[in-house]
Formats: sequence, C-alpha cells, structure tokens
Amino acid sequence: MLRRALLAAPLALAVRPARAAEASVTIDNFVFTPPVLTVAAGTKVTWTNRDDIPHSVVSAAQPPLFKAHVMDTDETFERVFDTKGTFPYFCGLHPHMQGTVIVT
Ligand SMILES: [Cu+2]
Repeated sequence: MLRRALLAAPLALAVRPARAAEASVTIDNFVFTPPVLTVAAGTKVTWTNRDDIPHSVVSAAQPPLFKAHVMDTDETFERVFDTKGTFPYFCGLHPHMQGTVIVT
C-alpha cells in the first residue's frame, strides 16, 4: 500500500486541484492586512471587515476592475484573481487605506 501511494504522488501533483486556492485580507483598525498579498492566478481572495465601522474595497485601476459593496462589521467581499499582474486597491470610504494584490 505504501509503495502504491508513493507511485501515485507525482501524478497527484500534475493534476490541477478542483478547488482553487484561497487567500484572505483582514481589515482592522483602518489597515488592510497583509497590505501586499501575493497569490497564484486563480486564487480567490476574501476581505473581511473586523472593524466596528464600515469599509469597502475598490480597485485603483481606471476604470476600476472591482468594487465591493460597503462592508459592515464581519462582512466579506470575494474576488477571484485570474489574471497575472499588480492590482492596487483602496477603501472607498477612507482612501488613505490602501492595499495591493500581486498575482503571479
Ligand atoms: Cu475604510
């Protein structure tokens, strides 16, 4: 059985996972954490507002590539990043709050 498992391992690595990778950004005390998130293409990124005031997530691109609704406490926003590149964003309510997603 062990021998069979070892033989199967390289094959498993070659198969694309059915479920895409996931990553998360927390909003707390007016800060996106981590401020720079690096993920592989196809990753779903989830922002969660842990502050007791509303925040949002707005792409800094022109025109914006994504724009979250205003998130109250513990609300989330999700986006799958399929395209490689650097994607800066900010909070639509507090533009000094800034973050970046880097897709490799
Ligand atoms: Cu904000």
